[in-house]
Amino acid sequence: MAELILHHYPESPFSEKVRAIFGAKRLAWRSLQVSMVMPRPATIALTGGYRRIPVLQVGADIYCDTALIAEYLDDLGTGPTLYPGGQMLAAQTLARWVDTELFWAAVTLRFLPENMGAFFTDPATAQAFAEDRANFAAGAQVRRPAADEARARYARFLAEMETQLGDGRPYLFGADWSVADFSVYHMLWFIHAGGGMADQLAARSHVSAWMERMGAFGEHAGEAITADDALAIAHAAEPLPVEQASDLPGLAPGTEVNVAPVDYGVMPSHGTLLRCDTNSIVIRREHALTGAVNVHFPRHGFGVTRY
Ligand SMILES: N[C@@H](CCC(=O)N[C@@H](CS)C(=O)NCC(=O)O)C(=O)O
Repeated sequence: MAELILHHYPESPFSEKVRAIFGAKRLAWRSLQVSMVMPRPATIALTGGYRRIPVLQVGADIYCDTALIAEYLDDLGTGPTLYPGGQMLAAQTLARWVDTELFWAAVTLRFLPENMGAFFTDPATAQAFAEDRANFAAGAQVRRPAADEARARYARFLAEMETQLGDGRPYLFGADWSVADFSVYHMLWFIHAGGGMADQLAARSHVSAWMERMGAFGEHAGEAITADDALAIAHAAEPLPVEQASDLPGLAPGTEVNVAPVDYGVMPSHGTLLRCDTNSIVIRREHALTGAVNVHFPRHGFGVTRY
């Protein structure tokens, strides 16, 4: 198998989710550090437009969105599955809620002046970030809660989590981790990275111990790789074969399509539809910098339209 190359940046919470899965599953990975703001020419050449971070590159196959990346990684490495049979529905549903509803509360909380810590090194970086994220937000269909609502949502969640872990279980649903542990972990990691809300964790011993256990997974570093080397790897590789099929009325395999998130960061990727089923969407792209690549998206949370 080709190397696992994560396109990410240190401050990105969704990237921390994948970094922690690498650690938990003891997977060696290559770290392609991208800028916190656009442009990201190599990553965009590979995805064809999708700009959310992180993105996982494996040879000439590109996996977008951590929900799909987690599924891809689950079959690799060591340790229990992220999708334990008896808890599949609960784990996936909690992960999706955390990655959307709790995420927007987390964004509000992380950028409260008293919780920002050293997120921005200087005013120019802060200004560039604000301008970039205003572009990113164009066309978004999400609601970011105000501070009081975000605080209450988070406090209630932490209280429920403390109760759930109160019987001494090491992970949210019992003896083994699930994908929900990694979603909750990266969200708490993000909220608490600034240090201004440390008392909320300190007051909850079970959550704190769990957080320490999960945080250890995130310390499994990847070996740095340059953007040029990642592009050369894509160029030299062939995308994995895909059985062509589509469940989209009027959009057969071979149709030129746009694929985009339905909620935010809605910049589409353009390519030729190879497959669309209830699990994922795959398009084929060609680019001078990358050669032929297949770009994979989860079906949940993404839309396909004729180009
Ligand atoms: N549902 C996506 C969410 C990804 C996401 O929102 N990523 C943030 C960074 S953590 C992002 O792309 N922000 C804008 C940017 O970095 O350009 C996933 O699971 O990958």
